Amino acid sequence: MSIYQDIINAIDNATNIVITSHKSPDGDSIGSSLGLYQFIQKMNKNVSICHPDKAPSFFNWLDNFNAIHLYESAPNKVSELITNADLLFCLDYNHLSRVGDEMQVVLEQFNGKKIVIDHHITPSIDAIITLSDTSVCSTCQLIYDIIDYSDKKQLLDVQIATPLYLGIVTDSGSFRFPSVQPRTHEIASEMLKLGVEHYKVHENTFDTNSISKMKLNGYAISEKLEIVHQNKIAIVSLSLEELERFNYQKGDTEGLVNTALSISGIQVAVLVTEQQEQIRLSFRSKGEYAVNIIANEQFNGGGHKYAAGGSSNISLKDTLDKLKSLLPNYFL
Ligand SMILES: [Mn+2]
Repeated sequence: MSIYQDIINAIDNATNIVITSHKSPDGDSIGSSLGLYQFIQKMNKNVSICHPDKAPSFFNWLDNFNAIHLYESAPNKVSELITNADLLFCLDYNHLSRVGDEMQVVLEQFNGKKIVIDHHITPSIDAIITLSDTSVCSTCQLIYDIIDYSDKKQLLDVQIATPLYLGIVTDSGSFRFPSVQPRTHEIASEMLKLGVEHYKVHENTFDTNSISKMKLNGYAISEKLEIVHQNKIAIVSLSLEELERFNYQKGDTEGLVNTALSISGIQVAVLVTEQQEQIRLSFRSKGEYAVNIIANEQFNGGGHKYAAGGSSNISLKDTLDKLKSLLPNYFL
């Protein structure tokens, strides 16, 4: 029997199912959670989604977006749902720490069965089934495979396919990254046949910028962009004061690192933002360099070869100095 059918059977045999994903939700974590949730509902099983924190509002057009329980606003409810579950899905993350310190404690105390579905390197979560494939563009593609290669394929419909399509689009840079496979386009084709309105997914997700976000992004590129290391690396940094000056809302710097990466000749782009409690770093690469190694070894983070994130507990200036001094070690 296939791993896909094993996952379906585990769902069939469970009573209370909880779907979790990582902190700071992106299109893939939200899409895989909602796609799997709607599929499990169509299997007539009891299922809920518990996320550490809220997704950016540009995802709020998705069906059941408001059905997601958030640990940051309802910790007791999330703890209760997880405690009462007998099957827990870990979607789009490889270490329990990715849900944040507080929710991690709840997951560590969970005694039931876990299933991991992910595309990040070296999954460390103790699970009955781990479907981890770093060669696929998104967790959403793996969720589609599970349904497609199982005996429940007939349940696939536009409601399940739409959030999965979203996750494929966002994690593949709109079918642009090297991780896109022929299979990715086959799945997209099947999704359009099911009735997914790809233009609406794109418009709802990407054409929703606020004026203050556009001004913040314009300022960041105009005033805060540094080109370093033989003109191969672009660094954009924003202090808390600068973010507040532009009325920063969660998600407003989304895409900024890709804008910096889009400059001709730039191989790696790094966005460094000062937050209330720490400095966040977001790395992107066009392909020659792997960015997850520096994120993992120097900035308490990780990710993929082409996209990684990390954090730092020293000041913004010290973080930038550290980053620049390390560039020759990681990007020859
Ligand atoms: Mn992902």
